[in-house]
Amino acid sequence: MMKLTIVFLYTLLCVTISAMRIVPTIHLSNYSSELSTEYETFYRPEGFSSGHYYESIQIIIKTTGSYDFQCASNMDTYGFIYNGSFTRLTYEPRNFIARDNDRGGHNQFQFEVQLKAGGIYSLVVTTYNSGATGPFSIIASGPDDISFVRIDIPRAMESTTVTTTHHPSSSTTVSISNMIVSSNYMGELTLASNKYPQTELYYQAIKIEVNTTGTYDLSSRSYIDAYGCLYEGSFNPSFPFTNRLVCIDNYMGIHFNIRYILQAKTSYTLIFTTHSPNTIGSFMIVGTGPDKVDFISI
Ligand SMILES: [Ca+2]
Ligand SMILES: [Ca+2]
Repeated sequence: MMKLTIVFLYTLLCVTISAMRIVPTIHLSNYSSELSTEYETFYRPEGFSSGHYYESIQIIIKTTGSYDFQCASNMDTYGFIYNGSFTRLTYEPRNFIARDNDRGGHNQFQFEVQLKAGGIYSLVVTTYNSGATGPFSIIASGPDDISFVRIDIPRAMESTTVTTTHHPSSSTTVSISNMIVSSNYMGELTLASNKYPQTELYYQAIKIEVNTTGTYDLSSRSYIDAYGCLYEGSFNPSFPFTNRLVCIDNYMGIHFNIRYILQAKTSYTLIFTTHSPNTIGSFMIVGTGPDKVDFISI
């Protein structure tokens, strides 16, 4: 009887141990930091202005699996997971793995992502509103511990901002310190706007010129589903394929981003139109590159 009890207890122990092996243990990892005015700012994804402080943190995973990231802060935080080392100057929209604003409740971002052991990923913490600073904590859970390593981004030196108005609805912000120049154009599609022939697609044509040859981004911001096309020289709505360089529908949500090498002293035409017919509304085009972008409404 005694022997039987021992065998039974031993069997029970083995079953318990094997069951424990099957159920993965959840590992919690924490990271705390603080966004301050010492940090670099950027134009965050889905944002409507520049000037968001951000912190880029490399996350190192030893075990492939599903990981959950939850932010805690008094700030209204916005976060994303990026494939590779993230910095403002090198970001590629196709490298976003996940991004969120408020899923975690109380204005906090939260997402669950599949990450591979040995992969290089960045967690980027920023805020919904520009100019916000304050402490935050990240709580990550998953099948293994995560190491967080802050990516050191040299802070932009004293940045001088020059705002010049050279069109009633456009302005240029020049950041001298890092030589990335951001120019804005405000526009609006109305019932009086031009339409493509035989369609109900409204569009606005904007002439674009730069003084310095280089790679520029022309990025839209709007609540309407935008569609953008870049032409070299002029645009004729009756011949929309003539002179056309590139058209982009979606790059992040409903916005387009056209990245193109613009030649100095060359005229381009940017067409802002919409994904669907009968759509009107205001919009903004942000041009970023090595020099200002001149937007001239035509
Ligand atoms: Ca938020
Ligand atoms: Ca779109």
